[in-house]
Amino acid sequence: MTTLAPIQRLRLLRELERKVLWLSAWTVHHANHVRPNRDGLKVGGHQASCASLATVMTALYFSVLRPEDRVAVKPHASPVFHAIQYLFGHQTREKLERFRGLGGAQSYPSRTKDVDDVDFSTGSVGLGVAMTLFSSIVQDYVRLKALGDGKRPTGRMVALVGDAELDEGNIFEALLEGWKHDVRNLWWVIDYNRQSLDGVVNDRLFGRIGEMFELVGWRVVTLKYGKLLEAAFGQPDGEHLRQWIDDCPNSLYSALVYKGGAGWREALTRDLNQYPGIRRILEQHDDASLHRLMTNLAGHDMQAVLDAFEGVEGDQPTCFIAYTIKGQGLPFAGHKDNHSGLMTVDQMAGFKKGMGVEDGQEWEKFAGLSAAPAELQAFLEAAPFNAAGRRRTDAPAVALPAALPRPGDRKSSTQEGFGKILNAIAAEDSELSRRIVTTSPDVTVSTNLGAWVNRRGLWAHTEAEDVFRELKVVSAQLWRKTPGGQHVELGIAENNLFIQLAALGLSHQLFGARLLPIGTLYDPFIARGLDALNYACYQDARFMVVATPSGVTLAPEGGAHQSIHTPLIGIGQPGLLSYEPAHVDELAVIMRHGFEYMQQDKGGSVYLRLSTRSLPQPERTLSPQQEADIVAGGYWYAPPEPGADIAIVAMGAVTPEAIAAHESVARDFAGAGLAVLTSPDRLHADWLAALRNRGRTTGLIDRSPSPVERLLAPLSRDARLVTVLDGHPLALSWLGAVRGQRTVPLGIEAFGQSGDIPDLYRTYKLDAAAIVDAVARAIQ
Ligand SMILES: Cc1ncc(C[n+]2csc(CCOP(=O)(O)OP(=O)(O)O)c2C)c(N)n1
Ligand SMILES: [Mg+2]
Repeated sequence: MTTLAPIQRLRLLRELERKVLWLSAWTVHHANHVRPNRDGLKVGGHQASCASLATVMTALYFSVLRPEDRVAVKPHASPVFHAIQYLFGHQTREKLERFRGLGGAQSYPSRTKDVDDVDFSTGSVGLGVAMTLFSSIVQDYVRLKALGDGKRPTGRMVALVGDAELDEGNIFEALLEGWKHDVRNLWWVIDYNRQSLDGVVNDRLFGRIGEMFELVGWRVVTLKYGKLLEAAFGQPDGEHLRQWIDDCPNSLYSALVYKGGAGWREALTRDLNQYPGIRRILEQHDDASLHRLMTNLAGHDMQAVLDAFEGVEGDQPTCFIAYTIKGQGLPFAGHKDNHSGLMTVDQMAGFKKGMGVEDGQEWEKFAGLSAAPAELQAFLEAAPFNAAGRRRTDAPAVALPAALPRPGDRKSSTQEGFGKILNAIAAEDSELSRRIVTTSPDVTVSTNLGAWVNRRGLWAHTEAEDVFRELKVVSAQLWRKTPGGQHVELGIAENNLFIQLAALGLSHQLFGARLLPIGTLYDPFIARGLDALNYACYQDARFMVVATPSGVTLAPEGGAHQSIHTPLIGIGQPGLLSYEPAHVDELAVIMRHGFEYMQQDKGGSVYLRLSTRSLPQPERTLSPQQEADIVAGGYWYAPPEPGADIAIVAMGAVTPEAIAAHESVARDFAGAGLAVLTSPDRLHADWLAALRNRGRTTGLIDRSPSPVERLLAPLSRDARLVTVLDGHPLALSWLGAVRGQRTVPLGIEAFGQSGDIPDLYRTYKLDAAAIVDAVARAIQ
């Protein structure tokens, strides 16, 4: 690789900055004004938000970033990202032409839908930012244990952050967690354009932002004034100009940016005319150059940006506050309403002319630039960012044993069984036990991860003994921290849990090391981190969420802790396969399947909804067919006689009530069946897939029944179903649609409350009497 003289590099980067600005604006314009519109919907895009990051992203991608770095791009700067990848040759013109259209470049960078090597998906503001922090923890986790190939240098996890994004609380939750874990190699570049979606951001907030970062051990680098303004400040009375800008409220500055040279002149004359030096500056500049001077913020000054990035050394997390202008270089720069604003056709024509782009040359990579194409091409090809080829890594799957250990207790809850299965795995020296990593938001002990953590230890950069143990204070928990530890203990922020799981669950693709992450939390608090969970699944991260306890079965803890609609989340969430086993042998089968599914190309993440209710365990050895049925979503606990007219279908902790009800019903209806479902999610998805297959008008039509159809097949055509779970009844009521059978669904629709199980099951109609009663209603 030839090294360019700094001045040459600066010249080429400035040229490319123009091109990036142009291409991002044109991509959005093309989608809205050139491409035919079939439905009358505004296509949208964010030309102003792109413009404010054009300089920073040009500097980063074409010069500063290295192959091992990973970047989360502010969602609405997606066109800038795609433009850069287009210049690199990683993105096609066709996909840019189809920006925001089917098969085109995505509105917001997407790991799964874009083809140009997106490191982290973004879209829901704040989450991508935190993702870089938790990825940095994963990078260290993998490095300190030498789980990767050992050849990968340590990269910087970079987030390009909108200033209003900092209103999202999850960012601060992450910051505290990062501080606790001594997070390293993290760069957050704040695009401080002082604007959000609706308007101008609050001045008071930003006065404190730098201090907040410093408080948690970050270095703060402020890129405030560009080289032109710095030079002006050095002139006589220049200090007054600096003071004036420093004191200028965000809204006034933005408005003046929009008004341009005449506006600046009027304001400066009004406020600073008494200083001869200022009068001279005003005389020396015409309106256009005065505007250029007054908007010469460091975030748009290529040299200042390079100096800032290249001036930091070491791995201390660093926050760059880059002063920028929303819409810099575009007609609506600074206007408070520009967030979703699009250039009009006339404005675009003027902008295009200014960029030196001829009609028909809009997609030409170097049109309108003064540097020679060959020189620019050579510069792009030499960019360190691409030195190692494709960014996405892969890692072989972890070999699994034929079966996981099955605790043989006569009575057990699924939560207890989970703890015992993990404890038994922890006792083994196996590939599986090495690759599992657990994490929990301060509910490690109460979700039964304690035994696993006792054996495998907490993870930390440096060793720390358990003080209680050293002082010989008796405790069941050994809380020893080492770089070899396999549990990442988090504070009580469920957003952090899910983003940590997202990062751990992408380790094979980000850092070349396969991990099998397991996160535990209380089932109701999935809702607290739901957007982060969705975000993790959207990126196709692979992990196992174990949510326990769940439902009103949690009894005395009361309504605030009793989850109701989580089974519907399990069914509705793409990328997440959910199970709710009743028995521990089922759980062992499901966990093994989960570890396998988490590693399959077409697999996904897994959600286990468990309970603290201790149930009698069936004395049985599961046959291969029973195991397959458990994985497929359900089986007959008491098979119906062929043609039976009644079946009870139960899931999870209420299974004993269903068993009791079934015994009573079977006295009147010989041959009535009792099915135990483990996954309405799996059954429902496979049923719909089978229906879709049959609907095809061409090609092979697959008529083989889906698992739920097979399950229900022994019943008579108009058999009645009673379904019951400790959760929203909708999770199972759809079963009636499979064969058009009348169904009475039982479950929880209202908030729970404190009580014991008999009282609550009676109150919420989950007890055996309620099930028998439902059967009576079903046959009416
Ligand atoms: C969680 C979430 N809420 C709301 C939005 C809608 N939204 C998109 S961008 C934006 C404002 C962003 O302002 P800022 O971060 O300062 O970015 P800028 O465009 O100014 O660079 C909002 C509210 C979103 N994408 N995600
Ligand atoms: Mg902003």
